[in-house]
Amino acid sequence: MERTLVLLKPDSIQRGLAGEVISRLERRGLKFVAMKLMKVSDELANRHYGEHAGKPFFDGLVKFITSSPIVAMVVEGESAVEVVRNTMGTTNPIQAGPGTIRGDLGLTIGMNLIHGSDSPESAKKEIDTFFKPEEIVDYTRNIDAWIIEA
Ligand code: DAT
Ligand code: MG
Repeated sequence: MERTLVLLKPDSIQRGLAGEVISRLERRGLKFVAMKLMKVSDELANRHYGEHAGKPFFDGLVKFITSSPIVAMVVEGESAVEVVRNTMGTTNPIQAGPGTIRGDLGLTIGMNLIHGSDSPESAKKEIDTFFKPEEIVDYTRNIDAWIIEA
């Protein structure tokens, strides 16, 4: 089953929207296999957002993600990367469709509530960046028989 990294960014936590965002992912049928509240260090922020180094918004992005705690999680499910990205909505909340997390809850690109890995390859790297293998929990959910077709 595919796994992806999800971060509830500082604005989600400060606005009290963590439960709302988590609930939307849960209701979609996705399964959490790891979750923690943490502060992101400068070093971790630089590693996680390395692909954006040098872009005009990079310094602001690092400042934002390190400004206040986040919730990091590993989410599992069929096509989890794509499903999470679609549930999040596009990067800029102004363009994000209604019904998406960013489209319903966000207004500015710099505070768009949630991160989700953009490919299975980056998901693997990003999960390794944020979690030790022993922090990821394997378990079965009986309800999956009503979510995933055999
Ligand atoms: P996404 O988070 O949808 O994967 P991304 O990887 O292109 O988007 O960018 C990472 C984050 O950087 C994004 O969530 C918000 C910020 N960002 C991207 N483009 C930006 C821009 N043009 N101005 C300000 N912030 C931007
Ligand atoms: Mg991205």
